[in-house]
Amino acid sequence: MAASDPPSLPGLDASRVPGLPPACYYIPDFITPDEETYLLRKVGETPQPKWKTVGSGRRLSYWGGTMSKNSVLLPEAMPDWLSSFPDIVERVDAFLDAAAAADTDKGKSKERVLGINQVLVNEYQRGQGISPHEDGPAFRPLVATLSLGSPTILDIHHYVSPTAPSPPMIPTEGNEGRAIAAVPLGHVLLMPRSLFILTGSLYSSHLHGIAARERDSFIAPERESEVPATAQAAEDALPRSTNKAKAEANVVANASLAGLDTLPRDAFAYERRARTSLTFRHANKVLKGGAFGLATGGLRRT
Ligand SMILES: O=C(O)CCC(=O)C(=O)O
Repeated sequence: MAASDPPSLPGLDASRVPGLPPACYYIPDFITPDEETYLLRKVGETPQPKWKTVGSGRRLSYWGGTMSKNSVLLPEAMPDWLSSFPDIVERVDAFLDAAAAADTDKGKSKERVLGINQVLVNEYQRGQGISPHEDGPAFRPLVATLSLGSPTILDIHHYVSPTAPSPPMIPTEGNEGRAIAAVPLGHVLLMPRSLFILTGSLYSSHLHGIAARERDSFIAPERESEVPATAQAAEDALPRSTNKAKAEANVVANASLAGLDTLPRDAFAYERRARTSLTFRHANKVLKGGAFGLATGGLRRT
């Protein structure tokens, strides 16, 4: 598999989020509540200098190394709380390998599907989000994100074609000036302890973000087969109702995977709390020999 090829994950067919471009997958309860508590405690013990504050105050920290200006990973050892107990890095890698191994050709490959070499921790206080962005070509086109703490709603955005009649747009920065449609293409509910996997065209030609707000309301699609393909279709699909919550609710494409299809079709709302996410990824270029390699300029492509 070339670094730029999206992997096929036939073992995850049943976890694929319907109604969105290919492909994203939602796995509820990937870790236990005890593991969640432990990981949150370890993130909370992160030394102050390791945090970087961005945007509206969201904090992030990198484990496994940081990226140079030239998009090369300057590797560092993963801490024990990610590599030994719980062995979450290995578990995510093994889970993805098993999902790909259902495809017999890929099953013969020794190469790991993701081969995690960096973990990005994002810590959101209530009301904080992350603007729509792509993770970019420096990484293998598959990322897996573990959610801890609060539920949240991740929005999938798309670029607007320069020839399209001008819909509302989000001002862009760092996306080569390409216009982003202000109305998301879809929404995914990320519950605590879930694993969310983003790959394919959702990785390479769409954006994802989390709106900065203090509460979310959401609703399941009427039927899974009716997951709307566009945000406008999602709005049209909502029943005409005087119920304000229902009218403002985000239609979450993974409702059934999140176990919500058994609930009455009504709008749900929750107050966000602090949320931490761990994004597992693979930087394509790694500096050979760590700090020594930095001095000697060695590069390894994995
Ligand atoms: O917090 C999340 O679930 C998303 C994080 C993310 O998109 C990123 O760090 O690139």
